[in-house]
Formats: sequence, structure tokens, C-alpha cells
Amino acid sequence: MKKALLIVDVQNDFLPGGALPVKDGDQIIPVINALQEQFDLVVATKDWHPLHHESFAVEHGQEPGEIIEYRGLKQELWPVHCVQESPGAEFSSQLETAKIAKVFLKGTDPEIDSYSSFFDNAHRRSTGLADYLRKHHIDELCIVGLATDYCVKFSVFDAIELGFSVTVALSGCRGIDLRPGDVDKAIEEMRSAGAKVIP
Ligand code: VGL
Ligand code: ZN
Repeated sequence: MKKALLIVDVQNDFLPGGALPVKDGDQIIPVINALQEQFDLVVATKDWHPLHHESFAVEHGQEPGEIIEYRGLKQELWPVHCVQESPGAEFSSQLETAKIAKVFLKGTDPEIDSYSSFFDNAHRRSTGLADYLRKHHIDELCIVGLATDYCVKFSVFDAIELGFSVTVALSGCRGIDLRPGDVDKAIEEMRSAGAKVIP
């Protein structure tokens, strides 16, 4: 049994002071730094949007928090965040990166969002993460990062569907809770999907 740690989107824009800050998001960084020691392999994702991305409210003349239908998919609209090569898209300087073997980029297609670390929201294009994990004979995946109710949740669903055995370490995650209760609901959904959720 080989196990990997997947660190989801620990980027400046999702941290306090960033464009789409997750409350107390910075508190997970020391937890994740310590966790890395326990894994055979550490991988990470970056939300990596082009300057004009359909998930940005401004592209539709709307406000962040609104929900639209775009090309047949439901889309939450966000402030401009994690623009490729911008400081907001960088990992937090507090995050230990020496052990990260590979970084997978998501949300790079201007026409579709990607909450999961594995596929875009229409499940059409893969990021390459699943093949990489299989090539390294990983069967257990521990997932941490931001945000619990978006990119962590959808990464957990896909990882389970792909056949990985999945643990979510909540001390290494924080959520957006756009609608209060979203994080609690996400935790329940991850549990029902078959994830082992630990404190
Ligand atoms: C995320 C909203 C928009 C996330 C990314 O990383 O959870 N959330 N883009
Ligand atoms: Zn995004």
C-alpha cells in the first residue's frame, strides 16, 4: 500500500488578504507542512485561470456569489482569482514545497471551471493527476487544502470514483461557506461517498 498526500489550492488568493479569501485558511499551513512527512509521495494542485475566465463574475457583468448557467453547466460566479503567473496564484510562502513532486494545474480552459483536481466540471479533460498517481502505484490518498466545500469536495468525489481509498484530514482543510452550512454538508457528502473523514 502506497499513500500520497494531495494538497489542494493552498494559494495566496484563497488565504486571508487574497482575492477569494477562505476564513482561517492560513491555519491549515503548519498542519499540512507537518503531515507531509508521513507520505511516500506529495502532490499539489493550483487553481490556474487565464485572465478572462468564465467563472469570474466580471466577465458576465454580474456580482460574485451569483449562480448562472453557462454552456449547460451550473456556475458559481467568483471574484477574479488565481490568475496564471500572478502573485495571488502562487503557493503561500509559508507552505513547505520541497517535498511536492508535481503540481497539477486546473481551471486553465477559459470556457469551463474545474473544482476537482482530476477533471474539469464537465468531466471532459483530465489534469493528468490520476495517471500520475497510478504510475507511482498509489492506492491511498489523503486530501487537504482549500476549499472544503469546493475543490476539496469535488477532488474527493473523483478520487473515490477513480478507485482510490480516500481520507480527508479536516485540520488541513477550510471552507468558503458561501451559504452557511455548506461546509458541514460537504463533510457529510464526502462521508457518504465513502471518504474517511478524520479531525
Ligand atoms: C475554488 C472557487 C473557485 C477552490 C477555486 O479552490 O475551492 N473555489 N475556484
Ligand atoms: Zn477558481
